[in-house]
Amino acid sequence: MEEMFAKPEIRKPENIVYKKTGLMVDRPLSYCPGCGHGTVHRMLMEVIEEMDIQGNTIGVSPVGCSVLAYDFLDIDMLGAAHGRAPALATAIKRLWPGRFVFTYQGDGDLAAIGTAETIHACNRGENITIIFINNGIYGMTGGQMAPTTLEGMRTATSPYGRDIATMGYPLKITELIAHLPGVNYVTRQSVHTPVNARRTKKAIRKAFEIQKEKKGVGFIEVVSNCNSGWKMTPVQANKWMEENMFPFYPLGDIKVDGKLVDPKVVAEKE
Ligand SMILES: Cc1ncc(C[n+]2csc(CCOP(=O)(O)OP(=O)(O)O)c2C)c(N)n1
Ligand code: SF4
Ligand SMILES: [Mg+2]
Repeated sequence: MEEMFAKPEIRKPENIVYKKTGLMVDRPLSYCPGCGHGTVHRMLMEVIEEMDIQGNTIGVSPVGCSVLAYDFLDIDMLGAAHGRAPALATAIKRLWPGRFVFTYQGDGDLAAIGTAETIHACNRGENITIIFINNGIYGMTGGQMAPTTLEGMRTATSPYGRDIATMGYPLKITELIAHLPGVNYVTRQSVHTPVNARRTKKAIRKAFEIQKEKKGVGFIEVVSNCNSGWKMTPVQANKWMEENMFPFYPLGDIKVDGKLVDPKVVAEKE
């Protein structure tokens, strides 16, 4: 196999079918092997490169494992205090309405400490894109329970599994946000297979197009893994995600062009 790739004719530029976007800084990622964060970064930067908007885009990184996103993405970035990314993005967009502005946030950041900022930015219908990485856990700080943690799921702070009676229900913040009139587009995707990664990329592109047309918030949830926090190998984590996360957080569009895809389906999902 190694010999085959070493053949000079394979390495000819005309034989290259896929290569890393130049907008990903050539630096090792800080993420655990198999983590979805790196793949989402890449899909995002491919969209920005294809739209040729790298000089006209400002990202807001969160507090969480992706706090260092500004080290990996070769565009203008600002770091927000924990959960405050949608408020900071609001300010940036209002100061520079011609720029593409996005937030990149984990579930602890967006659906716990930043719930108010998220809901109010969405309710105001800010022309921003929100990329929400839901791995059902606080990855960065050692795997504590998040609002998105599934019922029965074991975490550092729910070692016997999330108990609804004492810890409440897992929060489907994406479905909640979809009901706000300021929100134009809501979808839930994943990046654990090439086809899913491509769908996520398409969704990010759509959200940026919506922003260009000043139609309100574009919101993309990416259901992702946290193999370290879940105490699994990357392969086990992806399988566990398919079997446990996807039934509760089903993939697909939830709101398109300001309309719930099928209100009945959304209500059932909730
Ligand atoms: C005000 C404040 N509260 C709490 C923390 C600790 N903290 C840092 S990251 C984090 C959770 C991040 O989890 P999530 O947003 O789900 O991102 P992930 O690491 O899973 O991608 C917490 C609670 C902090 N840094 N600042
Ligand atoms: S702790 Fe979890 S979310 Fe953070 S980099 Fe590792 S796998 Fe990814
Ligand atoms: Mg998380």
